[in-house]
Amino acid sequence: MDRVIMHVDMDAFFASVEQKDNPNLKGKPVIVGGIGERGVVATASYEARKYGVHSAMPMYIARKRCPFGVYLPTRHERYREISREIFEILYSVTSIIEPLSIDEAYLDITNVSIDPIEVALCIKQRIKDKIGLTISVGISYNKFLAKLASDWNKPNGIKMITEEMIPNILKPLPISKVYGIGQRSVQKLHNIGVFTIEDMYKLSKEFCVEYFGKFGVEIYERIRGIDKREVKIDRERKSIGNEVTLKKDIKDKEEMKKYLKHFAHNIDISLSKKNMIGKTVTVKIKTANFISHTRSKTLNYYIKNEDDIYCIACEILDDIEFEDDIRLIGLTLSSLMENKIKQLTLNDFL
Ligand code: TTP
Ligand code: MG
Repeated sequence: MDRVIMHVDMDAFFASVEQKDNPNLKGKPVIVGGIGERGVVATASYEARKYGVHSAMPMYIARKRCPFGVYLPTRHERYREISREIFEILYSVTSIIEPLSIDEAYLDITNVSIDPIEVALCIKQRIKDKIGLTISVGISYNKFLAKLASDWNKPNGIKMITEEMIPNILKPLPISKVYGIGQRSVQKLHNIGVFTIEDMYKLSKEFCVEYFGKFGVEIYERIRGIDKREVKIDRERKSIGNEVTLKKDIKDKEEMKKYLKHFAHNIDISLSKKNMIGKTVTVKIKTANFISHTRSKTLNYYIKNEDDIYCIACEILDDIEFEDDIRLIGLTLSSLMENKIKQLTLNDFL
C-alpha cells in the first residue's frame, strides 16, 4: 500500500464515558442527551441501540422504545477531558493526525515502521488499559476506505481493507455508506433504482458530475476505491510550548532564563513523544503593566533538543529591551514537522 491511513472512532462515546464513571451502568441501556421534553438523543449505548434508540432521535421516542433505559444529561467537559487523553495516546503513535470530532480521527501511519494491525492493536490496548474504553479502528490506503473499515464491525472493531478487496467488498454496500452522498441524494438514487455501490458502477462519470455537482468526480472515484485526500494535521498542534504568570514579578534576565530552561525541557519531551522537530522559536514576555513583547526566530534548520531550544530562546530574550518588571514569560516552538529520521518502534508507545 502506498499510504497507510487509519481511522479511529470511539464506541458509543458519551454513553461509554458514563458507564466508565459509574460501573453500575455497565451492560445497561444508557441514553445520553437532552433529557427535557424536547431533548434529543446525543448517543445510546450498544445495549440501548438494540431497542432502536439512536443519535438525533427525539428523547420522547427513545423513552417509548426503551422505557427501562437509564437517561442521563450530557457532561461535555468530562467528555473533552477523556478525549484529550485519547488523543495523547494517538499522538504518541504519529503526529500526522486529523481530528474529526471529539472521538474520531484520521492518522497517517505510512511512516510508522510497524505492521498496521500491530499499531491498531496497541492503540486499542492502551486505550483499554489507561482509559477503560473501547475504540474501533479501520485501516486502508485512503481516507474513505479507512473510515468505512472502522465502522465495519463496531463496537471494539478492527478491520483492514486492502487493494485486492476492491471492488468486491464495496459492491454490496448501500449507497448511504458513500461519504459525500447525503440523505436527499440517497432518496433520489433509490427512486431511479440505484441501491448499492454495484448499482452505482452503471452511472457514467458525466452523469455523476451532473447529479452530484462539484463532488461528482470524487464520488465516481471514491466508489472505485480512489480517494486522494490527505490527512490534514490539526493546526492547533502546529506549535508546542508553555507560558506562566510568575508568582512574583522579576526583572533579572538570568532568572527568566531558568524558566526558559524549564520550558525547553518540557518542549523536548513533548517533541520526542510526538516524534516532531521544529524551527521557529518564540519567546513571549508580558510586563507588570501588561505590555506584551513577542519575538520569534526562524532557523534554516530543524531542532528538537532542550539545549538547542534553550540556546535560541536565550538569544531572543537578550535582544528584547524592556524597562519594567516581567509578570509572564512563555516559550514555544512552531513550524513543526514530523521527524522522519527516527523510526518508531513498538516500545515507543507501549
Ligand atoms: P459518534 O462517533 O457518531 O457516535 P458514538 O461514538 O456515540 O457511537 P459509535 O461511534 O460507536 O457509533 O459520535 C461521538 C459522540 O458525539 C457521541 O457519543 C455523542 C455525540 N453526538 C451527538 O451529540 N449528536 C449526534 O447526532 C451524534 C451523531 C453524536
Ligand atoms: Mg464514535
